[in-house]
Amino acid sequence: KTGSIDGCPMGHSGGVRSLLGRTNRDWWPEMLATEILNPNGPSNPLGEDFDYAEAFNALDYKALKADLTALMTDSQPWWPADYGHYGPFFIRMAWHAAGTYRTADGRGGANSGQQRFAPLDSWPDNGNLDKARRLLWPIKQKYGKNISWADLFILTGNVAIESMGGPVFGFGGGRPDVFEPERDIYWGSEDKWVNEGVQTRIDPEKELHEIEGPLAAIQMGLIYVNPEGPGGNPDPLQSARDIKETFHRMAMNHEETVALTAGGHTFGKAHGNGDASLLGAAPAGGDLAAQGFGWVSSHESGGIGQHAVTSGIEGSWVNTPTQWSENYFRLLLDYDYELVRSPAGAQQWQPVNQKPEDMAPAAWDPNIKVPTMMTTADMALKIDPEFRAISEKFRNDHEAFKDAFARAWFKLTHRDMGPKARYLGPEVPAEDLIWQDPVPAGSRPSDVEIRAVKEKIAASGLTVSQLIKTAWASASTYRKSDFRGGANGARVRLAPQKDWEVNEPEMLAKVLGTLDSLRGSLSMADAIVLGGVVGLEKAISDAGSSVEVPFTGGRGDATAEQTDVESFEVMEPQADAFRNYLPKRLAVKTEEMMIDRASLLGLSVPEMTVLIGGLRVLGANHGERGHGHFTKRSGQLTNDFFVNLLDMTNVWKAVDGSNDEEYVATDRAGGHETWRATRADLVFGSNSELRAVAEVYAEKGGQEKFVKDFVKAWTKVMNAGRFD
Ligand code: HEB
Repeated sequence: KTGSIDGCPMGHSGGVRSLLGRTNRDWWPEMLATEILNPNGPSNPLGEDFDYAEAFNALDYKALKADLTALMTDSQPWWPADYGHYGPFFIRMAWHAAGTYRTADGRGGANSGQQRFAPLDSWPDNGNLDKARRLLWPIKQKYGKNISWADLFILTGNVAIESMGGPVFGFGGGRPDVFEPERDIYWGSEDKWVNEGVQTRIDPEKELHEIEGPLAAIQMGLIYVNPEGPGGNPDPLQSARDIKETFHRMAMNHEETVALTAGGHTFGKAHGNGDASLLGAAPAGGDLAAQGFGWVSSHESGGIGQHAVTSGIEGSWVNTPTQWSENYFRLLLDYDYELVRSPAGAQQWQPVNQKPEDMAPAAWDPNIKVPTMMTTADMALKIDPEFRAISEKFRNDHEAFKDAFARAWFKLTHRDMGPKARYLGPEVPAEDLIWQDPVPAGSRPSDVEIRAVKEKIAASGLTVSQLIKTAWASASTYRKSDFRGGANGARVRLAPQKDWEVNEPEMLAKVLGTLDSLRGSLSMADAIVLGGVVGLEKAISDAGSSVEVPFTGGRGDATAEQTDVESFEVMEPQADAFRNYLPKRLAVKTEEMMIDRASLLGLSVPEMTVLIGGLRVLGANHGERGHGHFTKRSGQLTNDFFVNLLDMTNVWKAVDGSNDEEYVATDRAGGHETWRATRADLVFGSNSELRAVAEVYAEKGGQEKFVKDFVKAWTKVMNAGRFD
C-alpha cells in the first residue's frame, strides 16, 4: 500500500520511527518559543467567534481579483518581476502551497496557509517564495480578514494563470488561516535538507522502489522530486519513476501529472544565474533585520532580478514565458537535448541547435535572446514511454491539454478542502467531481420518525457491541486534515470500506442489513448513527445512569458511482486503538498511532481517553479480542476500564513473543491471571499525562462525569464531517 507507515521507514531492519520525526525545534533550536503561550493549541488572534465563511462572503471578490491582476505587472524594485510579470512566480507559490498534500493522512496542502510558517517557509524547494508572499502583503492588508492567506495564495495562482491567457476551471474559497505551524504533521526524519547532501527516502536495496510513507517527496525540503534527478543524478527515467510515485501520493494520475507539470512550465523561468553558495540562511534562521526574508544574497545587485538564484537551474522552458501557449510540448518533443550546467552549476538540458525564433527573451531584457532549457524532471515527460505517449497526445490535441491542465490545477488546489459544501464564492464550478467524495443532501427526519426507528432497533436483537462497532466504523474514518470520511454518505456500506478487516465485514453486513430493513425513511447514514445512539442509551441505563444521547439527522447516502474506490483505499486504518485493532506491527509505536488517529478525528487528550475507556467496556474491540476489556459488566457504560487499570492489585508483564504488544496482569497476592491488555490500553496507566486523565475518570464519583464526557466525545465523532 502506498504511503503507509508499514515496515521501517528508512529501509533498515527493526527501526522504530517517532510520530513527528524531525520537528521545527530540531532544525532551529533557537527558534522563539511562542508556543509556550499557547499551551492549549494554536492561537488565533481573530478570536473564537470569528466566522471565516461569513467574512469571505462579505468580500468584494471582483475588486480583489482586479487588484491581483494589476499586481501581476506592478514590478517592485526590491524583487523585480521577470519579463515584467509576476504571474509565473505566483503560480509556483500556489503550487507549492497545495503540493505538500498527501493522500495517506490527508495532511499538508493549501487549506490553512502553512507556507507562512516553518518548516515550509524555509524548505529549499520554497526558495524565494518569501518574496512572492511579501508582494501580496499590501493586498492582504487591504482586504484583511475577508480573505485568508490560504485562500489568497490559491486565488492569486488562478489570477496569474488567467492573466496570461491560461485556462482555469474555478475557485472555491473557505480556507481559514492558522497562526502557527501545524503541530501534528510528520515531514520526515532526515537531518539534512535536500541541498546538503544526498539522503533520499528511497531504499536502494529494495528491488521495489519505495519512498517513505506517508510522505510525498523523495527528500527533506522538496515538494516532490529533485528537478536535477534523483539524488542529483540527471537520469530522466529514474526521475519519471519518482514523479509517478510522488504525484500518485498526491492523488494525481499520470495524465494529470503531465498536464500539471507541462502547464506550469509553460510559464516563467528557473533561477540560477550566480553562485548558490552566496545565499544566506532560510527565513526561519534568518537575521532579525531581514524581517522574515531568507536566502539573502551577497551576489551582484543583491541577487535580485538578473542575478537571482533559487533552484540553481537557469532559464525558461519556452520562448513565450508569460503567455499560455502550445510551446512546452513543441519544444520538448521537437528538439534533441544535451546536458549542460547552469552558471550556478546545476545540471540541466539545453536544446541542440535551437532556432533563434525558439529562443527566449532574457527575463531582464527582451532584446537579449537566450536558449530555453528543460530540467531532468521535464525530460522525464519526453523519455519515459508512458509519459511520452501522454505528452504526444497533448501536443496533438491542445484542447484536451487545456482541459486536463485546468481540471488538474483545480484538483491540486482544492483537493484538501473536503466536501464541496465547504467551497465559498462566485466561482465554484457547478460540476460535481469524484474526488470531492460527493454526498447527496439528506433530509431531516422528524422526531416521530426517529422515535419509531429507535424502538425498532432496540427490539431488533442487535447487541450494544454490534451497534457501537458499526457506528464507530462509519464515523471514525473522518480526518480533519482534508475533511474526508465520516458517517455522512454511509460509505461504510460500500467498497472498499465494507470489506476492510478492521470493520469485521461479516458482522458489519449483518448489522447493516438489519438497520436497512428498519430504517423507514431515514438515510442509511442516519440509521447507522442512530443505531449507535440506541446502543449507547441501553448501555447507559443498564449501568444505572440516565443521560440522553443527542442525535441530529439529515445525513445523505452516497452511491458506489459517487465513490472512487481507489482513493478511499488509503484511508483504511492500519491500526485502530479505539477498537484495539493491530493486524501487524508498524514502524510507529501503537500508542503513537493512537495519538495520530485521535488527532485526525480532532480529539483532545481527555476526549480520546474517555472514548477508549468507554469503548472497551462496551465491547467495541475488533473481533472477540478481550484485551482491555476490564469489566465484569460488559455492555454497560461504566468507568471500570479506568478503575481496574489503576488498581494496584494487578502486576503487568509483557506476553512472551508478542513484541511488547500484548500484556497480561496477575493478581499480586493470588498470582492468578486477571486481565489482558495491549499497549493502547496500558499506555493510559504508564504515560503520566494520560494517567492523570484516567485518574479523573476512576475517582469516586467519576462515573457520572465519565458518562457525560463519553457521550459528548462520541457525539462529536458522529457529527464530524458534516458541513450541512
Ligand atoms: Fe515547476 C519553476 C521544478 C512541477 C509550475 N519548477 C520551477 C523551477 C524548478 C521546478 C526547478 C525553478 C525554480 C526557480 O525559480 O529556480 N516543477 C519542478 C519539478 C516539478 C515541477 C521537478 C515536478 C515534476 N511546476 C510543477 C507544477 C507546476 C509548476 C506541477 C504547476 C502546475 N514551476 C512552475 C512555475 C515555475 C516553476 C510556474 C516558474 C516560477 C517563476 O518563474 O518564478
